[in-house]
Amino acid sequence: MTTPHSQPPQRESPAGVQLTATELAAHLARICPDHHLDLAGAIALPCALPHADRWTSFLAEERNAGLDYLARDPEDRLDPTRRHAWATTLLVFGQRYTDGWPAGDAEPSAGGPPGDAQGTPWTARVSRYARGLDYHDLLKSDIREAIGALTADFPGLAARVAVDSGPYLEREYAWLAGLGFLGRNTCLIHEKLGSGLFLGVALTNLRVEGLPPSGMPAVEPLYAAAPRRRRAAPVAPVTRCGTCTLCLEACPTQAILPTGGLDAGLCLSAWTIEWRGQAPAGRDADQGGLLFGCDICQAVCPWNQHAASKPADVQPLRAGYATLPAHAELSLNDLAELSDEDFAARLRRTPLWRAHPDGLRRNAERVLANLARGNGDGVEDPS
Ligand code: B12
Ligand code: SF4
Ligand code: SF4
Repeated sequence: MTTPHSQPPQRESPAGVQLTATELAAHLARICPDHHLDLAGAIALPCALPHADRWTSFLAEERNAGLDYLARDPEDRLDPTRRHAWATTLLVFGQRYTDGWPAGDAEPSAGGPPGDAQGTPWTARVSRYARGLDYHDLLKSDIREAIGALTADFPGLAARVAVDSGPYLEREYAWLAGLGFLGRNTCLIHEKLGSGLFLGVALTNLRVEGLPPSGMPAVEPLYAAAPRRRRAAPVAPVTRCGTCTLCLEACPTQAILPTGGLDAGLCLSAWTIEWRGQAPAGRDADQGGLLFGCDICQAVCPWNQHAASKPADVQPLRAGYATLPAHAELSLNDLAELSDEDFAARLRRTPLWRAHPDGLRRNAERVLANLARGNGDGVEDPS
């Protein structure tokens, strides 16, 4: 067992840094907790992706919600070595932003009662991932710091870090690296920590002996803050949804396909975060009381409810993801009238920045209109 005082042997070669999976696991176990990283695994590159067809059909059926960046260089998402021929191992990391969702979560963001414009804090209408600072900044810097610590042990290490920003199918890689299974809601779910996890990757020149062969998922990650609640299986399951269809039934816009996968063009997360224009005609009411993002298909998930009722014995959530105190100064009405200047001053380093001022004002106006019509829960107004 490696301790901070006894480093495993290092072997550096011009072609990369060689080590065994056991050695890498020991280093990650020492480094990850210091950088708020709850899960870590590795995949040897190049690597076949067992669900590549889901990616190609997603694009072919134009289920990408008009997000053009997804359709750019689609082949690169199936093989990172097309762009980075030097890369031999992909490290994959998971970081908690919430410890599950309690059963019957009453927050509008989770599909609970719509509340009212005055009494319900507007942050309860914002997806949990987006109430604090921007995870792109935080997780990327945490991974970079972890890579820095690894580089101190392996001076020849080269790495390129990405969180959302690169052409990587992060959920597929996280599953292959043993971080969890793929849910019907398409989220990567860890049996103990749930799906309230951000994912990030680092392309590296590590050469790791003992990783699973191409296209085979690891049964366990190399590092996990919490062990899974099951006995080690010989093969990692693709999914552990069984016969459950709760997310499919709860989705207010039927964005989850019965055959698996998502039509992002129907997802409230895309409407309220990514889209600059209006919701599809006649569907304003579907947004109900949700202001930014949507947690409904995660809040109903039994794996998340279990994560909330029996939280794992892990370090506290990263402080930066807690709801920002300054948010309490604003109301939903304020947001509907927020000036561009105020938007920039208050929200620049938060996920809400992604919606642009127009998008956030539009979202707030739509929620206010839904509440005024009495259909903040997304139910059609019969009048
Ligand atoms: C575009 C995008 C979106 C789009 C489209 C989402 C989608 N499902 O495709 C929109 C804007 C709708 C969106 C919404 C959300 N997103 Co988003 N999104 C992305 C992004 C940038 C690309 C996703 C992508 O490539 N989609 C294309 C599809 C085909 O790929 P995929 O969903 O990854 O699915 C792959 C596998 O999971 C598998 N698969 C898919 N479905 C199924 C189903 C079954 C049964 C099986 C067996 C396999 C399988 O096949 C696919 C190919 O490998 C990623 C970051 C990244 N670079 O990966 C973040 C990411 C997926 N998003 C994330 C988050 C947090 C969210 C939201 C929860 C935010 C919110 N609260 O509003 C929602 C969740 C909505 C949902 N149910 O997916 C996290 C997910 C973390 C996790 N634990 O899974 C990511 C990884 C960002 C991050 N770095 O942490 N997102
Ligand atoms: S995030 Fe909301 S709208 Fe999107 S698939 Fe999940 S429940 Fe449906
Ligand atoms: S709600 Fe049920 S079907 Fe959906 S992801 Fe969770 S376990 Fe799977």
